[in-house]
Amino acid sequence: MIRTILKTATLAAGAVLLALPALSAEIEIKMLNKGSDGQVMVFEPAAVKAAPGDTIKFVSVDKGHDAASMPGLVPEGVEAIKGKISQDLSVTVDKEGAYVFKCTPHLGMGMVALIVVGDAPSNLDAIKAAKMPKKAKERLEAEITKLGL
Ligand SMILES: [Cu+2]
Repeated sequence: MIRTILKTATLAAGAVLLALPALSAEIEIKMLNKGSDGQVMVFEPAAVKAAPGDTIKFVSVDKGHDAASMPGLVPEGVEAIKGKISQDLSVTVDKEGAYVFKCTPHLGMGMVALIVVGDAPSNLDAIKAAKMPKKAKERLEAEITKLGL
């Protein structure tokens, strides 16, 4: 009898652990033709802070956008990531550092997003020094400042 109760208690404890919500978060970034500040072709929010293991979900609110990592502008060892036009894309960020994503059709219009995982991204200087269209660079610099980096 006691053994059965103990077994039941153990099973119950296990079930509780399984039922706990995951500690990692899902953070949404919308792909929009027009942002809430009136700017056209934007990721919103254009900059987010995340923890290792969090998932960034790029949401295709308006059609015609994609999300793709920019070569050399992700932490070392992270493989290239590219979503499809007009489709959501979920990216789990495991490595600390800064990740820059572009919308392929609208990079020239400044459609970039910055994801910072951890508090001190070691590749931020490379991102600041990277060559990209003027509008994209301006927005990226503004977002870096906004995050206080
Ligand atoms: Cu776009």
